[in-house]
Amino acid sequence: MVLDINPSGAREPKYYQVKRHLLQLIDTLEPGSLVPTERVLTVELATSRTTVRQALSELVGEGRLVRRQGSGTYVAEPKIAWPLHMTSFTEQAAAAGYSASTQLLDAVRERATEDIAARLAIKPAAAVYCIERLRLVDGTPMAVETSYLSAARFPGLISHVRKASSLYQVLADVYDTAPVAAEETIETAAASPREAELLNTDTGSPMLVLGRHSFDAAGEPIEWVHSWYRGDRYVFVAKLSSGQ
Ligand code: 16G
Repeated sequence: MVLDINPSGAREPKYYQVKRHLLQLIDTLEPGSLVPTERVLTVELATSRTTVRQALSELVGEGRLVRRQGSGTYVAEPKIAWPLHMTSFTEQAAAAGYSASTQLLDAVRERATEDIAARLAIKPAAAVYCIERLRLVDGTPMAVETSYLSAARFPGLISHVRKASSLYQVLADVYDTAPVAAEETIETAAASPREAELLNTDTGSPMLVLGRHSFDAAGEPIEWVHSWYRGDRYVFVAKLSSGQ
């Protein structure tokens, strides 16, 4: 039987009609349910395989469906709600009821580019530490995080970070420093092959990139950080209020 997925005759691309139809179907199914194959949908919706594929791909990118190689396409689990606070990843995880861990991917001392130097209020080409870490929540890779901090301000940081899971804990314990304010940005990007491998997703899949520029109580910059999260798995939650 052929289903009419555009009874009102709305002017929209065919793939979008297929997508809308699939979204309605997803809403009726439990996470983990198998959705009909491309071939079945092509016949059922009297459209081309390319059209069905485009609708399915968008829904995979948006985290509504997951593809399992050689098995099929399934309704995705709900996304993980991740609170945004002026705290560390470790503390944010604990506040949301998870346990955080860290894998150090790379830690080098290098010369600051003009942009990084300006962010850290140091001279261009001054020494900075670039620390790249995989952040995990309950053992599952969640984000790839690259942090820049001034080497003059935090001497020996790399050896401390090698032994600890939390950067902010090291800043507090060893350098008596705490970030108390930050500007945070969120933008989209496509996963590089390396990020995709580390985060168990496909190259080119949508990522949410958080940038944090944090400051101490005296207003001095502490760190400049970028964190790459899987865009199909996370939703960021910021609590806003009109109070002072
Ligand atoms: C968060 C911060 C990052 C900070 C880290 C410290 C964002 C985008 N990133 O991931 O700037 O370095 O927490 O966490 O908010 P840690 O103390 O657990 O290492």
